[in-house]
Amino acid sequence: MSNESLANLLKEERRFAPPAELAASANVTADAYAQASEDRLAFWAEQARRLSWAVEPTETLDWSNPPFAKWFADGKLNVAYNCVDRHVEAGNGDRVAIHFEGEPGDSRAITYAQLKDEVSRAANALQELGVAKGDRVAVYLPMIPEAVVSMLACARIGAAHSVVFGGFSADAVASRIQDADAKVVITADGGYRRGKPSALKPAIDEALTKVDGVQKVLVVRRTGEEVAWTEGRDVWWHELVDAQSAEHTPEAHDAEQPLFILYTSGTTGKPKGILHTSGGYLTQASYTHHAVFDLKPETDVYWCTADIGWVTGHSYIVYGPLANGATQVIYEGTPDTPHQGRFWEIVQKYGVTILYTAPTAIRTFMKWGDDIPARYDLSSLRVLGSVGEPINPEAWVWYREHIGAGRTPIVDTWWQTETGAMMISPLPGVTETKPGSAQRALPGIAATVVDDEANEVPNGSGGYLVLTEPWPSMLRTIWGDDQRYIDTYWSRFEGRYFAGDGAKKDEDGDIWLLGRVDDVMLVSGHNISTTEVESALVGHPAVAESAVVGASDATTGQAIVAFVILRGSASNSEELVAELRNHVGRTLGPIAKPKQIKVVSELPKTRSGKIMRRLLRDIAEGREVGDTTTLADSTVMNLIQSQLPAGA
Ligand code: 6R9
Repeated sequence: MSNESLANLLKEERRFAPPAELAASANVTADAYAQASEDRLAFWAEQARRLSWAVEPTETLDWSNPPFAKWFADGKLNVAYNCVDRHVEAGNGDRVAIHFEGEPGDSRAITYAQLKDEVSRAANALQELGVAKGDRVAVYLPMIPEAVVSMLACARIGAAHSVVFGGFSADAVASRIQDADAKVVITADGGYRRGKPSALKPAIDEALTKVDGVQKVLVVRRTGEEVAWTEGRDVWWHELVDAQSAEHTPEAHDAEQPLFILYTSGTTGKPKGILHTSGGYLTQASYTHHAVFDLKPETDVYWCTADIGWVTGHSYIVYGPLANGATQVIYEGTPDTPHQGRFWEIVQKYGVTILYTAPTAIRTFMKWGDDIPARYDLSSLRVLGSVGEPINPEAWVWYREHIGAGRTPIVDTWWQTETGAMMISPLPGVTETKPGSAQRALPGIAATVVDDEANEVPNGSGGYLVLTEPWPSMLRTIWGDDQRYIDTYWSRFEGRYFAGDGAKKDEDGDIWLLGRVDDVMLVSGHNISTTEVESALVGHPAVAESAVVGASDATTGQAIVAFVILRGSASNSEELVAELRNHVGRTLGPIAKPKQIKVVSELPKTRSGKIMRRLLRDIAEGREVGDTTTLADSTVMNLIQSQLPAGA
């Protein structure tokens, strides 16, 4: 990546010190970095003691067969016991674990004692259905408490869950069920989305005509809509689970017992089943949730807006927060149902103190207007988190000003399905934050930026993000394909984990993420990151969101094509488009001026909010649009095409 393309984000000079009050009582202070760098393994061994082990581990890391790691291998624990029972045993059974808010406005508070009973019943039910330790269970549910209960019930009996996004098509579900060889599927009649019931079970019924091996389908009744029923295979949750005993003895499993498989949305090729195991995963999910959000379980109300089908839902709705005894909000629906203030209404209703969401959501809120959050009391908020994509400085600053009242620290957390837990992030009581930068590897984590030849780049330069030491919550392999695990992550740079992201280091050595390396454009021999052009566009007051792609071009190799969504107040005109091109030219340099700017009303995104640039590239290059099965809303591509002049 050439340095001229890096200049722009480096110009971001705003700095925000941690609030004094938070710093004074922060869970983690600056010493953690020193302690971890002195003895990384001792540091993680200490963090593992956050958990209750049936057999304490004596060995921290076994790296004798890289890149296949074993963490805490001679220890034994039960993950569900750690997330539920031990809080009840410690006298916190009456603490609310989950404030559930359904999209239609129904709500339910579930205490840790109730969660323990429900997880125990579900574990008994799964065993009655024939699920045993080592089996796989597919979970295809809306954002309802039963999703959390199902995952913990699997963990309790030592079966690995494979959660599939409720938005995925029957084919996508079928291939994932097949690859994981799941024995049981847990689903629901449907869930609520955008103000109406949205069916789920038909996709399972269709998927199961294509794959064998699934013996039972456990069905939660959520919407009450009619469903097709296969006698002998389908079982109602409320009939089977509710009839079970609330007693279930949690067996101690090996630290390396598989906990879950989660398929990454991968833009090409067969989806990769990322395998996570128990002890190391839970250690890092719990530690990072404690350190990065400064969670105080007695007083905080935490809310992560992710879907359970995304890794963020696994680590920061289920495992991290529950291992830490948090009280959290789980919301079923979309942010604009029934109105665009829904999120802020929820923050106000529950007194949310820690909010974790994605840049795509933040940019959407910016587009809807400052006046909407201003109508609600958001004064309970004290830490704000971001995850999923690079956050543009403008969105970061808007988040801090309009949601955090200019007071709350923002933690921009970089990590991946593969890393299992956060890796690079500010610490809210320690770090002087910089809008747009994830900044520094967390204590115990080793990350750097290298060039094509694997040399570490100096401060002020860019290249590829790599992780240089194994970490507790790292993926253990790609399910059923060790060779692909080696090839994908450990072959590009010898002995280092290649994350697939471009990044740069600033003069202080802080890390700025630049997006997936596949999304870097090559224009007349210059490397230009899509993230930087997008950031420049969003920096213009008329632009709410943008997605930039490199389209092949006979003269320049690739040409920059930008798709933009305008803010409510702006209207599309030739003058505006010219003005936006000049704005990018002024901010980044003439080489980065988009050749074309297309004004649209939506962008194609996955359910986790990532822009699918591959589909926009298809449009920009005049091809038929490729596979759209992982889009959150499959109608978006038709909408976009209808908004562009023919042949554009
Ligand atoms: C947790 C999650 C992983 C990819 C990752 C990167 C992007 C995530 C980011 C970020 C910049 C951040 N990403 N967090 N980029 N800053 N704070 O999103 O997992 O769905 O596997 O995606 O997301 O490109 O490589 P996953």
